[in-house]
Amino acid sequence: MNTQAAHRPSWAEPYKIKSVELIRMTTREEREQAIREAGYNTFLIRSRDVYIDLLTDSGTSAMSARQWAGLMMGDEAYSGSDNFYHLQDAVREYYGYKHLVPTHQGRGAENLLSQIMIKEGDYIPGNMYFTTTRLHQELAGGIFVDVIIDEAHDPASRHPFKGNVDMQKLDQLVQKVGADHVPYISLEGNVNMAGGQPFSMANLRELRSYCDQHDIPIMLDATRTIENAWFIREREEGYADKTVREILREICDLTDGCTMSAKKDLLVNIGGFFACNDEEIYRKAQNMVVVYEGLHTYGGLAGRDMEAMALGIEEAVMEEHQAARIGQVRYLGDKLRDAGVPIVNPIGSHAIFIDARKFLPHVDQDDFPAQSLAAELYLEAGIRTMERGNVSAGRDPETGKNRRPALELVRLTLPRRVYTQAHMDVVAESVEQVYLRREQIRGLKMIYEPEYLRFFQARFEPLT
Ligand code: P61
Repeated sequence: MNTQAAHRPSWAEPYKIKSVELIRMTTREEREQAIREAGYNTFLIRSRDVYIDLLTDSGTSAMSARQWAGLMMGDEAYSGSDNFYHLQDAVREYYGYKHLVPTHQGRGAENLLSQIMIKEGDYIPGNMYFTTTRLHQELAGGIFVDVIIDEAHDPASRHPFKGNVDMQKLDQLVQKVGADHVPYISLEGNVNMAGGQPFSMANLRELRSYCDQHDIPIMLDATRTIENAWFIREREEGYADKTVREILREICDLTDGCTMSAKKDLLVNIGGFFACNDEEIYRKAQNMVVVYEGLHTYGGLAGRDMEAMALGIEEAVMEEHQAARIGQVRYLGDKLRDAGVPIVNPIGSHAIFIDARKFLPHVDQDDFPAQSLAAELYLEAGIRTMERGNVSAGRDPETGKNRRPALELVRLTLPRRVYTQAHMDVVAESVEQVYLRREQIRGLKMIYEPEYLRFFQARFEPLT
């Protein structure tokens, strides 16, 4: 740990600002028009109409001067770009996987993994679903089964490792369908839909030994696994003196491969990869990537993007970076909690999740309380957030009904290295204002519903 940072009670950014992007403040009338035109879906608002954009931490982080300089080192050869080899070296060194196939972003890697490993009728256990991950599993003929611990579905539970796999749930599935029908277990670091909650190393070790007995590979969703490593260091016995870098490596060494959306942990605006140790799976991924993404040494990316990613890995494992990253998220979370706003506990690494069920108990889940609250936060102050509830969960393919998930949340996601503490104060004040008038907030009716990942493009109208 950086000694200066370690002995300070408060956190601060390990960088100074060289260049800024101006943002626009709008009037209430302008926002009313913008949200109406967006069909009350924050994904459909133009970003010029947003003041503080907490829609996502995906591809929205600020790159460092050295990453920008790295862009100029792009080797834009069609094949065998130098930047591919730099990235491959970095993935081998920090993540430890032998083989690398770049992809344009995370879902490109999920497509490769799902198509290669899943057969029609297979079951894929996972520590909670992620929207794109589950869709790719289903498109490959698989059925996702949630095996996360029950505490993950309870916003009030303070379990320190809500991302843990429930070994009993996993074993029940394997006993029922047979290990032959479980091509791999999908393990996500800092589980996004649960509120950015980590798994513990002890849980991963137990999972490894179970999977060894049953010959089931563990495929990691490494998107926010460096942030997961931070929590292991902070909360798990025996890890206080290890570095984030060492813990990351220990996690990866206990798994067989990964999909990665580099747009999060790795501080880039675009990029992803699939990585693994198995030669045969690698060959298949290398072959398939040319169908969907591009040649196996660029996978839909420019050379410069791979360079920025390689440099991003080095910056993402820096202790002082993670201290500031997680410190800022906590700063906002503590403020909201102090104001009595119901949020998911413990506070995760990438976002604060407001419990919309508790915030709007008078709105039925099929009237989309979280979607409605996200629209209200935009109206209040031009703050853009994301629904993570009944709209995101979609319909059950068997019953055709809304899934009505236990978690009905609004996500306030913090891009890395982008906003200041003063922005966080504005966000907290605005949420508090909406909380004070919560009883006047009504639900929404869905008037357009796309077939896949409906939350991105669905349109709504206010209920009268
Ligand atoms: C996000 F509303 N996340 O959190 P790609 N795994 C994990 C992710 O968080 C993830 C991907 C795979 C996004 C972007 C996004 O329902 C949504 O690079 C743990 O986005 O393809 C992405 O990586 C996919 C937002 C994705 C969504 C899907 O904001």
